[in-house]
Amino acid sequence: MRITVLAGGIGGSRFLRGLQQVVPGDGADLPITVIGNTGDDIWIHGLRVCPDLDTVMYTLGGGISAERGWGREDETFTVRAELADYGVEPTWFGLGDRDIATHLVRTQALAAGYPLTEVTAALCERWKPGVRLLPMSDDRAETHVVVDDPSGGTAPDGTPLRTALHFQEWWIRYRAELPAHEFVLVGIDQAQPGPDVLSAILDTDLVILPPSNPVVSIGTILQVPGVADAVRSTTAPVVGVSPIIGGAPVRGMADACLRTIGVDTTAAGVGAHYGSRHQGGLLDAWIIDEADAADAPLVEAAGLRCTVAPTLMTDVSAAGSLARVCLTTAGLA
Ligand code: FO1
Repeated sequence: MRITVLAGGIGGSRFLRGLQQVVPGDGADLPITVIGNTGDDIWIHGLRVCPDLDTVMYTLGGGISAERGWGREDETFTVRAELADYGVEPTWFGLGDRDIATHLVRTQALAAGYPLTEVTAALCERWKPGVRLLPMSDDRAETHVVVDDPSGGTAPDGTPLRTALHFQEWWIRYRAELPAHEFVLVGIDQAQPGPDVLSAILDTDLVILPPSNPVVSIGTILQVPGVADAVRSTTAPVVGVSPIIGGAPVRGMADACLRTIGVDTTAAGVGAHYGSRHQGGLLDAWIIDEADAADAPLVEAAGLRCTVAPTLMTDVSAAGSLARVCLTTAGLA
């Protein structure tokens, strides 16, 4: 059985740990392909950092910081402190000493001309995440967030000036508390899907949209030219998992992102946003939490088969149960 998962960072990685319980690879054959979000990627002190790719790689490879959900366990931030003492910006980004080794290897390989897909595969030779991890694109496409100027600048008529922040600055430095007027994926018009991305969606037994951020993680991957059309046209069933439980995101700031694009922060709202494949959308089925069971008729009215099940991934076993629900919903278990 082959399964393709479009994944962001922390939520997607937690889901994948559960899916691996249900569909274990045997080392040589990797049944799970992950299409990873690279819209969060950023140049920091001359190093190329790929947060969502690294979160999947570290989480499934056993190196993730369980406390933070990102970056390495047993991490120190000595280099970060030294850079701050030199007065070098940005100081708001948590650049870990162990994590720097990953960025150094990646940056050198990219500088030598290797595409991100090959560089990611090389990094995974160390971490052995047990999945095929494909960047959504080898081309640079970064999420920027349009906000009112944080320094309060105004135009002559008194209206606030607007500025675009890199997603990481909005997310980390400002905790997504600056109202986002718009998300702009800079460079996406010139970007191509990674070499195996479309075939991983078209030639598989199941496509899953896990409970990652539907705007800046899954939504970003779907903006890569050809990806959304591949999801609409694949012969495989497409099953999504609501990232909203009881009208709120489990973690992160998906509600701030959904507000920006005018989507209700509800299980039904996000399901309708992805849409039914019978009506030109992306999904065959939408899995929502028991806390949102009242939304089921709305989900069905949007043309989606609706499964109500526990979706809170409190541990690997809970994530495994959720993954199993995805397979049964798709008729594969
Ligand atoms: N998230 C934070 O909230 N604070 C940080 O300082 C931070 C640093 C960081 C460094 C490397 C990395 O791979 C991820 C990091 N993250 C940090 C998480 C990151 O901002 C998010 O995981 C994604 O970009 C959103 O999914």
